[in-house]
Amino acid sequence: MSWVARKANIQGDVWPGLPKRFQTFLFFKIRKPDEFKTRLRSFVDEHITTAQEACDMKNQILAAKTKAKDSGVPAKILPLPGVNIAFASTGLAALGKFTFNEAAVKKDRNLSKIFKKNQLRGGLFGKGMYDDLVGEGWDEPKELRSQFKPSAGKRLIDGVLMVTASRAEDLRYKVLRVKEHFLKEPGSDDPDTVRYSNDPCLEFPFTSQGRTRPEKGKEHFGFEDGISQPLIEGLDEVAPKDKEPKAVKSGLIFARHDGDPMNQPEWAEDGSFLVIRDLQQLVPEFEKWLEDNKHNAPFAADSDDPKEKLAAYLMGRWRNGTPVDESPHHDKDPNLFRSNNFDFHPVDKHDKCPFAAHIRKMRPRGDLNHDHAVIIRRGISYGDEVTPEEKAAQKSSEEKERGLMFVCYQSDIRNGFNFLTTRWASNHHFPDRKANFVGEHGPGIDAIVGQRLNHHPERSIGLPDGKHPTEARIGLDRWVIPRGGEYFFTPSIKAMKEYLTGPPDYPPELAGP
Ligand code: N7H
Repeated sequence: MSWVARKANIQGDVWPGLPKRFQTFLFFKIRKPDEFKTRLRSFVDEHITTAQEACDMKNQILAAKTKAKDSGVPAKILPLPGVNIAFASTGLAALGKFTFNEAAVKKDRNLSKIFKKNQLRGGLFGKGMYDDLVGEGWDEPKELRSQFKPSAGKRLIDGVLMVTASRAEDLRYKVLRVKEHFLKEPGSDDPDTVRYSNDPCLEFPFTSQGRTRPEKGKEHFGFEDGISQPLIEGLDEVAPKDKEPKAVKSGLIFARHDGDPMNQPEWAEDGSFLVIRDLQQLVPEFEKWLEDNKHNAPFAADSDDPKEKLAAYLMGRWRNGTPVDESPHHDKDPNLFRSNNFDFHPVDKHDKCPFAAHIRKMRPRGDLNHDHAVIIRRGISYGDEVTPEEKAAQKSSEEKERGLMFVCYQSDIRNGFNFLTTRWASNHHFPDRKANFVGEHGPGIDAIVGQRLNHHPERSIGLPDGKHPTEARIGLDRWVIPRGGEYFFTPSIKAMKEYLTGPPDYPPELAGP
């Protein structure tokens, strides 16, 4: 398929990303599969934003910004609403397009063939996030929001509709239209007099709201986010700068593209696995820890701004985005604020950027021979700003939760999100083979994403101190609390029109868990 055709087939949040200042996540449960399919068919053409449409939106934003710069009149914010949809394994099963009963299905020759041809591969997708991460001991069930926990053994989320916009009022309008599409009574088509059905084809057990912070571009800890994304061969036309990571094969993000070893069914082509994870951030506690520890890290303590340097060490970027690898001593060069032109060389040392800094753990660049675990991130902040009372108490209030709705795409959850979280972020000894330079305890845990199993060492990170091997090490608290989430598959436009809305592959008793 040509790239032009693919852009019309791929959903726009996967690539190039939907422009979003505001986002509603409408988590849904399918009640009447046949009717849902009928409505989904028309929904795809009427509402889903493709990659091509998202590119057009981005071009409009760029044009408005250029015009504003030339004219000196501030650019108007364009509404640009967008909509994407993705399905959990339970949602595909509700449509008869996924089975949890492999053994029973395989007893029937015909169904067994269908299974081989059509079942999405990837055990973690089938399990769902709860079984994967609670089952493996990473997530603490007590900390998860009830909506993300199975109730009486049943998972509550079949899928998610993600609605985005640049202005709150446009988002509200679009969310209403999306809900109406699935909830209205048949024939009740006029938006002014629409009637909601008492027996709709789906329900929305809960919704989550994301919105960018008033300090645009910055997430709640105050770091500039959304700087580095993998460049995708065939889609991203910009050439990487000399030290920037090379473009990756599109098969790391899209099913059945070059570089995807999963051998997914034909219908999955141009789709991508989506992970949504609610990560609560304890902002006043993070600030307090930085304040309390700013003199415990040798090079930070000696710097002009110890607290900011310590924060930069944990992230691998200063709060304004400047990479520590390019500018270890200060964050004052505007040319470096959004730079991505670094590779951590020489990689046998961490004189500049700690081996275990968040961005070094999550994209090790020169520390690896090749990129093999790569994700596209599309998260958005949620929750209120820190209040003066919380600041004074240096403690988050129970009522004022805030965090990141972490969203990422990959062609294989085990090799993407799961690998990054469990094998890299949470592993004190990754990046590998650094013990000679950081001592026997290894680089340390990712201060932002690292999770600790009971038998793991206490949370700590090794830091530069000018010695060889470095000896400086600092104990870390936990400021990011995983509150749950789910694994989804974002199908292509064609898959929704031609396969998912078609007749079921399995009878309900053989599909369902
Ligand atoms: Fe991270 N943050 O805003 O503080 N992340 N992240 N992340 N993250 C990055 O380069 C953050 C999380 C990655 O290419 C930056 O765009 C926060 C998870 C990857 O150099 C900042 C949370 C996972 C990169 C943050 C969080 C990742 C990255 C630098 C949770 C994967 C790109 C800005 C609350 C499982 C690395 C930028 C590269 C960068 C923040 C979570 C992965 C500032 C607050 C769960 C791959």
